[in-house]
Amino acid sequence: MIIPEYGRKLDEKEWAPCIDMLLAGEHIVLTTHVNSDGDGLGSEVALAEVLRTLGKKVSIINPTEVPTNYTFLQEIADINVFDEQGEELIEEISLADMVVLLDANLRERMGSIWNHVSFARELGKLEVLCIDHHLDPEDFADLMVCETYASSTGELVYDLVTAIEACVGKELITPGVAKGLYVAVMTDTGSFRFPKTTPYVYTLAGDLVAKGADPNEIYDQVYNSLKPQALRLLGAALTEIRLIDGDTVSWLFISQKMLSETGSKLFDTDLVIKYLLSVRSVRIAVLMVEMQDGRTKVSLRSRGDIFVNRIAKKYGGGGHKNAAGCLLRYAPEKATQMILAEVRGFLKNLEIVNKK
Ligand SMILES: [Mn+2]
Repeated sequence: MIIPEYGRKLDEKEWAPCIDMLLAGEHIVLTTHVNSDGDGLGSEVALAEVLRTLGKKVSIINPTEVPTNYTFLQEIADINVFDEQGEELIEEISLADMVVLLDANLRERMGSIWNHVSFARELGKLEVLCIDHHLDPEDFADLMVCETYASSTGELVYDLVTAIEACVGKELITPGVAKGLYVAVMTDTGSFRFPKTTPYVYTLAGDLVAKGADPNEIYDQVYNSLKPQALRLLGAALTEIRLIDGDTVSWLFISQKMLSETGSKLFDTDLVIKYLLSVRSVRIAVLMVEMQDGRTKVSLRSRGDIFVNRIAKKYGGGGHKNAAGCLLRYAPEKATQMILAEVRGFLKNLEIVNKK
């Protein structure tokens, strides 16, 4: 098994510019990508609690709502959802002196929040810090810590927080911080089994458990909080999964009709994707979901050295080697045809390259 940059870790010196920036900030807004996940949300609440301990005024403002299985994180810090009509949060952004984007490295991943951040920035005093672990970062922040060796943004935030602890001489990992970071690392490593689950990840997870994260309780909160409608969606979706090309490609299309008939929401579709890779011969899995505005959300998963982020990038998206996505402005039928042709072509090319 080859793990890229296996065992790498930023040291205190490398974290210094980031720490200086955070310590200088007084009013800090934290945010994450649209359709937030455990990594973004867990990292946010953990960093919020750390910054509050350091005497900062902190608010979390996200572009989209918190999935129900993560609402328990609100016990650690309030998570606000941005609404273009809500004066309060717009004002909050304009008054901040720093915005920290977690778990994303593209401006557009902030949704409409970016417009307001960009406006406040032009007025002069707002700085943007980005902490992330995805491939292909866009150069837009004042400081960008984008390290793809990391299993999760939570791993980076853990390292950042321990570096701040060393810097200020104060323990900062409270049970709330430990819980948030454990959620982040657990979810982004697929419960400690994805390729970037290095020995170090287990070490830091152990430290978080020692400092108050309860693995049993957290797993139960995150993975056993399904609404009945999500289970209905799973049932309907499983019967629609198709396997093609000698069972090397699996794909599924979820329509708005399927969502409304089962009463489920967009984020419930996350549940389905692992089944697309559950057949061992599958090399690339494609999940397409029809959005309310008629566009098609494409999620790609792969096994081994198949860089599906390259496919996603071609259509304006991005992500990781084995998990990536993009949004197509085409209606389902055309989107399905296009992506499946792309995926088949991609695999065929790989075979040709491997044979050479
Ligand atoms: Mn992540």
